[in-house]
Amino acid sequence: MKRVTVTSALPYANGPVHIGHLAGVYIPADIYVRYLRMKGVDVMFIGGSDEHGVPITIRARKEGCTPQDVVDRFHNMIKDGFKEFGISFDVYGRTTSATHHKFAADFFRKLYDDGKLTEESSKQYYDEEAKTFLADRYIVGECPHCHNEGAYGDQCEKCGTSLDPSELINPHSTISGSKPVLKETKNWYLPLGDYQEWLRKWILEGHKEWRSNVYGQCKSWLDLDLQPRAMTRDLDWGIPVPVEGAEGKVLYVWFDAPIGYISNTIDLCREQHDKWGDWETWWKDPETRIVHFIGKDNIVFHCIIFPSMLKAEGSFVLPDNVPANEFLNLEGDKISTSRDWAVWMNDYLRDFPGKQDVLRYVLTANAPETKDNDFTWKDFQNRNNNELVAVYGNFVNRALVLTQKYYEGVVPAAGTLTEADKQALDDMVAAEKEMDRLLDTFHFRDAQKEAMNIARIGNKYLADMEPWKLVKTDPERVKTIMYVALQITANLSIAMQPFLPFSTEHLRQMLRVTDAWKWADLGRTDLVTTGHQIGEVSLLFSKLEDADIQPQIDRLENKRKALAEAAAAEELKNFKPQTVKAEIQYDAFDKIDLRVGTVTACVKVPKADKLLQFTIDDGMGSRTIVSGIAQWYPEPEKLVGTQVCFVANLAPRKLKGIESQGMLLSTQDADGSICLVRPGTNVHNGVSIS
Ligand code: B3M
Ligand code: ZN
Repeated sequence: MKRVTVTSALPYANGPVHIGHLAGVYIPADIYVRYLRMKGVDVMFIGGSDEHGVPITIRARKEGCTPQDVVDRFHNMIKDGFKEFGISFDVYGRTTSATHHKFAADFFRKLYDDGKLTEESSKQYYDEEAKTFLADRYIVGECPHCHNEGAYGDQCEKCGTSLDPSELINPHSTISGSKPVLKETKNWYLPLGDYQEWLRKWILEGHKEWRSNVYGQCKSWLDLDLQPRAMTRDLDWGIPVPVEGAEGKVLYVWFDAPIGYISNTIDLCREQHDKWGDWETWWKDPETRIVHFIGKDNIVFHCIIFPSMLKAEGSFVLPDNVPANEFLNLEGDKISTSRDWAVWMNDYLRDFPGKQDVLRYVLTANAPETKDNDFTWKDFQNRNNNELVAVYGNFVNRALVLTQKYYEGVVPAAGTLTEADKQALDDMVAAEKEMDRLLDTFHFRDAQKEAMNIARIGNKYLADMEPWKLVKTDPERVKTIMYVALQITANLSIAMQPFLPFSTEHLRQMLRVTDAWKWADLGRTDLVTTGHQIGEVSLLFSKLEDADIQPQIDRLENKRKALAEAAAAEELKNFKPQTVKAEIQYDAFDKIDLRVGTVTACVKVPKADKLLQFTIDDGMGSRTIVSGIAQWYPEPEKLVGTQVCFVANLAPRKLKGIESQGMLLSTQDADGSICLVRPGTNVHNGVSIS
């Protein structure tokens, strides 16, 4: 392989980037690219904005601006944020660029001219008032499964079911509110079935090394018959379809977006031709390896559809690997842009200035490589304090501070290495070898763990050698110890670089080394040589106090409450009575003995959050009833003296060791809230209800 083309999914420029994007795509891609660069591999790292697609037009309509305004705003915000966060793209383009419009249109035209596309008519929803076809997201109606009235044409966000717009009950257009009609329209399709056999061979037989989540998703697609997929849409935002008779149609966003990787390469090669050469070498030379970093929701597009497009075109190299990640959750809940349940990159940069590496570290340590994972602020704080500060930072600081103290910052000469010295250095080299293997196979989480292990090895070495004690009795030996510790420190500045570029830079400044060490220098025990003067020492990382993260936790707690209240209000608004149960005869009802009684005592059941224990005067004596309504009566003593209704002849049963002699009658509203049923006026204890 002569070179590697690395792409990272082009985020939609209709909202900011959050930690899920960073952990899933951009940080792993950046680690990989930095690693390859340090190895001296020719690599191009491509990013950019995906500026077409319906979510952008919806946002523009909501905000009363043009789609171009929306993408201009978010493109720049995301681009600047990535830069500040240290995502080291070689190019960050946009799919509204002239280069891209032309290149994507030409690509489509070639497929069209070569007869690779089929023309098909279908019936699509049309808004007669707004005079426009409606993309799925512009149609809202009642979900046929859960009866949520706000379901979209492609998905009900309440029950999660994928829908076809034709399944919605009472569909209406979100543009005009009118009822859409089905209207015949013509579009161009890529017959994916034509590529099925080839895809099976290429992926299922040829790429068994792909991550199991990626391979598995491809297999489940390829086990079914692939259907033709429309490559054009009836929309006005996008790249016009370059074919006669296609007025009012644009290229499907998933047709043009991945081509954006290539267009961005074209722009970069044009601007810096001396450095990058011809764009074709990055996409067409069989000696080029292409790697796509994406999230799991993009797998089908990068593994099935885009490769089929490239195959149809005929002159491109296919991706060699598609390391897709699973999802990251936030404090136990799914990250959601529309619900604002996220930690946004730009907010983080504002709230934690200079702490890019901390988030990079935590997101990699927790990377959702094989399964969904959870981000919590507590874990963020703990990993910073217990790993970055206490292990890596502590070791480096000890090594450098002692060098300053004992030798005024001049690297001492080593004597003969002892077994312990050699062991520490051997352990370090073993960790580094393991890192190579892990990085080459996209196991970034474990690779970072190995880098951290080097710091642990160093920490243990200094703790075992105790140079601070030995310095009084055997200063010659201490010189060797410090020499070894400094070599481990210098190795760390190489091993950590792909993961933590900012603190590595800081460490290099403290070591006062300017020459760029390469990955191949790892394992060297003469990185800083005897007599070399190191620079001023300051802490690599600083402790995060509870107060530093509390505002973040508070914000999310408030958000969680607001979301729960909004959801409850929505439930109440949409309340529909349950269907009435099957008919019964009077004697069935008559068997149930319902009575009124007065609460004489009411307490929480210990070790059972939900349960209240009622003592009730039922006119005949006293009975105990246990009821699971504690959440709704936080001050149970206030119930004493009030009357309640209960089933008096229900067979008793034990709850948490207490015998419950009956059941209280209550209502449960659409939001889940429970309320005891009471007689409208005070009556004698023990009267029957009928
Ligand atoms: N914009 C979807 C996404 O952000 C899409 C990726 C395009 S990659 C060519 O999930
Ligand atoms: Zn539903």
